[in-house]
Amino acid sequence: MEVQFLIPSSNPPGIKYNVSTAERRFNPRAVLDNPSKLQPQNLTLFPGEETCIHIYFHVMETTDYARPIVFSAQVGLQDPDLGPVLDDSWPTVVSTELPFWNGCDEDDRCMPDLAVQSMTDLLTLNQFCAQPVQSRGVSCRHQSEGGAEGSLRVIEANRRRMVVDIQLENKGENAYSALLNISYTPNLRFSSLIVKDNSDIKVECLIEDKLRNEKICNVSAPFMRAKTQVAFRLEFEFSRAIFLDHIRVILEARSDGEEISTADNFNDIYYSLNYEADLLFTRDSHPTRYDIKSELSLEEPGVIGPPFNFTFQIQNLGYFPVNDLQLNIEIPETTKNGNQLLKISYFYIDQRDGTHCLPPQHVAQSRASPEDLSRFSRLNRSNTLTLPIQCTVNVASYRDIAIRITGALRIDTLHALKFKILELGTSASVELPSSSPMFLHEERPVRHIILEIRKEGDYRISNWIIIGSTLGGLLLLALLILALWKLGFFRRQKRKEKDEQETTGKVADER
Ligand SMILES: [Ca+2]
Repeated sequence: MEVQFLIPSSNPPGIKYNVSTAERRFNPRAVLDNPSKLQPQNLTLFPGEETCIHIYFHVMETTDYARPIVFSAQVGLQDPDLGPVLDDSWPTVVSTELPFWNGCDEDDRCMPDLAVQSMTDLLTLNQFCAQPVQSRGVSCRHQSEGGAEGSLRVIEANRRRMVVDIQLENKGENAYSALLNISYTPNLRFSSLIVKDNSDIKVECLIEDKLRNEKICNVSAPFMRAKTQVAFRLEFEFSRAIFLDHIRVILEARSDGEEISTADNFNDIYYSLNYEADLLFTRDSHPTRYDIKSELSLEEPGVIGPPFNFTFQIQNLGYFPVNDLQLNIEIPETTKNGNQLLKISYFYIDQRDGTHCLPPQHVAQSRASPEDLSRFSRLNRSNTLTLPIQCTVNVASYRDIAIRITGALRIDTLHALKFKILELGTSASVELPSSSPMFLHEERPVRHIILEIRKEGDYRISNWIIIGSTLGGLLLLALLILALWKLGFFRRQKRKEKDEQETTGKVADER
């Protein structure tokens, strides 16, 4: 910078001046090489002579290229009370601006052209079903019928996160204050942003209000250079608290410049989601076998019959809640002829997270009339009147729900029925409605509880058979031994032994 002084007067005045940059900021963009020049300097000017002073400075690395750096020089008399005075009409402050070149040809306006491309790592149904374990699942069997999968994506049972790979390119001129605005559905939580390929372009996201599902990220501040590109990866975590049947991520790139084309500045990622449920459906029963006496009079008086305890348990091993699971239990309560086989005394389900049931409605009237069931090995829904229990079950992630049913067998009925061994089969099944965003690996898993009932009286008959068979076997063995003896089997054996003894005797004599 050069500051010139010129004075037309005849008497040399003593003047003072100082030079400054008008930078009111913590990190000034221009710094004078000799900071003492910032203090007022004295100077004597001689008429008709030009005095030039060079002031050197450096421009620092900055984020603000938009506004020019302003320098100003201020002059005044060293001693205004003595000697000549300055003409009032002369300026005492002179300013000059140093603008930055915006790098965009010769004009002031830059014409950037930002473009965003993105891709997620969520699987299409085809990709999901191509995995060897899943290919047997029910959703994959239906897949061939479905066809168009479009915006549908499958969330595997073990998935917690989703990544979006983004390519941001500036196809035009320098893009000043380039930003990427990221907004997303509340079932996603922003986890990280990582720039790939050791790019020197920085992408920095501002800390936003956590309640707003939005991030604003500066791209290569202060400007993204012409014809450059950057690839980076966004990572989102799925929220456990907010469960939605879709995700949406909107990406928007913009800058201070006027875009050549804005169509490619947006990416609207929208997918409807199909979640793979991870359920463990188990059952337990105690006891599992009953022996009843041969006569009703031998049973313990005053009790309905031996008790039973059924437990069905549904565990959600997955990260997401499973809602609207339809649980259907069928207990074989009454025979076709109206004989009540069992009586339920207690039914319990954990009624949390909105789980509810239609409890068992007992309607059967026991008749305890003679009935021949010997042709059935198992009684179940196909050959009895069952007592249905229907529940809508919601299981939060990593939680379980248990259904307990207790009661007693009707001992009077069992004595009236004709059978040797009878199996009572209770079944429980779960399935998800077709409208559910979740699917089970097996469409309708069923669990059975079998109670085996044996009549003691029938054993007595089978014991006689065992004794008879044993006696028959022994008789057969005796006859066989007699036949062998008659045929001389044992005598030949004796003669052989005798011969052997004679031979050894001879050998001993020869010695
Ligand atoms: Ca564009």
